[in-house]
Amino acid sequence: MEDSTIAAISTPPGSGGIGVIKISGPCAINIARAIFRPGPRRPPWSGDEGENKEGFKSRRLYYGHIIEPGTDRVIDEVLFVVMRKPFSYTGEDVVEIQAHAGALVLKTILSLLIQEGARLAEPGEFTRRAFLNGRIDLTQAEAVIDIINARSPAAMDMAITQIMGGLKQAVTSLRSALADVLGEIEAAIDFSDDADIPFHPGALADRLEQDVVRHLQTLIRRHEDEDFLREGLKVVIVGGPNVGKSSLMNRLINRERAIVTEIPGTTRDFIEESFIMQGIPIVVTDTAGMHENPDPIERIGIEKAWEHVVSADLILFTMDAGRPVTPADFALFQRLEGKKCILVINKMDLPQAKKLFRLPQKWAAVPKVETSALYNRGIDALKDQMAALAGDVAGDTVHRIVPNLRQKQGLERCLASTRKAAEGLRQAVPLELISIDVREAIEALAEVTGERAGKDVLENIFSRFCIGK
Ligand SMILES: Nc1nc2c(ncn2[C@@H]2O[C@H](COP(=O)(O)OP(=O)(O)OP(=O)(O)O)[C@@H](O)[C@H]2O)c(=O)[nH]1
Ligand SMILES: [Mg+2]
Repeated sequence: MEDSTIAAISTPPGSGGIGVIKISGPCAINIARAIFRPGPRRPPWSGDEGENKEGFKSRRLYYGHIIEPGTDRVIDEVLFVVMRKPFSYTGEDVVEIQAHAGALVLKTILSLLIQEGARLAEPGEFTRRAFLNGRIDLTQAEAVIDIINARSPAAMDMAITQIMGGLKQAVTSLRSALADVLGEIEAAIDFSDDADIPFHPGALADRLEQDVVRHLQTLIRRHEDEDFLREGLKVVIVGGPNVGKSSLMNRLINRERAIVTEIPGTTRDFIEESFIMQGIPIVVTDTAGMHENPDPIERIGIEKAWEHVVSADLILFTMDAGRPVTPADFALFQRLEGKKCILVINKMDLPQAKKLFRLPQKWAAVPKVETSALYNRGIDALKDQMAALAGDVAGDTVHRIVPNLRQKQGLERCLASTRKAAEGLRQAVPLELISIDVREAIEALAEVTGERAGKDVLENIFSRFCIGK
């Protein structure tokens, strides 16, 4: 347990209905009580309504005023709630003050609390304490960020499943399966001379594969298929100059965001926008047209476009149906290998559409959509195709466990060690060595839940929180 008491404004800056100040730590109740005057009824510590002599009843809302100790100046009219340990977010004594949401009012209350002995909370410190006090594991702490950042119902479902311990439970049961196997291996090592104790390495290897490897693979695949729901599917529009990339971007986000002109080379820098499409959060990027003789500014734009392509989940490779495929298009297509891609054949409204345009035979396997960004045609078909390629999210995403990148990497380490152990069992590797692999597999899981996560890992996670969470 921490011995300091921390305080922060937990609601976002700006004016609103109410603003919440949160205090957590061993002196939370005393510090908050020093600036709170309940009323107009008798104070809670007077023994009213069955409260104990020590003061506030846990999780009951009290009405009253914040006053400046010493001067008795009334700062605000508030609601006040105490959550005694361990039944609070942090697992410590917590007080929440619901005040009016003016910036000055909240800051004044906060500074009174600091005067009384609290210190300002660091970003994520409440959640960090919840983690350190064993209220939640690391996967649940990470899910707190996910739920705050969730931009689609699917992302929200995913986050709440994880906050409620979905991944934690999955990892715990994998761990106990591994621990069982380790127990048997250790027993076999200890009693290796005892012929009466049967030991079947093949059966144990089967069990590792059945109970551990299979589940790990499913979880890892979930990350690959659905992690984009967290940050949004990264869609990048690329193609030659003037093919209608910016027009397409504007159609997708349904507003005239990017500049469109008939002059090739209009877009020089990239333009990024977010929107929700069929429940999927999308981050779409429009880029500079790629061609072979760019001027110095275009060249920088094209380099930036490539950076986006590298990290993209999906490419919309846009072409002009009114003219033949160019050598630059061929070069571009080649560099897109291994990327999920949709060929967008735009300007289908032109009278010369598809007269000279021929799609190379080799590209036939890539999904294609014909559009007219100018007349807003084919855009719905394009969105359907994008959704289809986004992954298996159209289905039931409720209660779905989707590990994030850090968690997936831990699961992969666990998978590698488990596989090594299973192989070792089949190939009669000395049991002492196999037990090391199984232990490593267990440790990898302990990193996922945070029991063994390094300081830098924790630092990295909690620094992504806002102050007051
Ligand atoms: N006929 C027709 N014209 C289009 C279509 N889409 C875009 N255009 C026109 O093509 C020209 C270029 O459009 P942009 O959207 O700026 O093309 P871009 O690919 O972003 O061009 P750069 O940024 O210069 O690489 C503009 O005059 C558009 O109005 C279409 O579907 N049909
Ligand atoms: Mg453009």
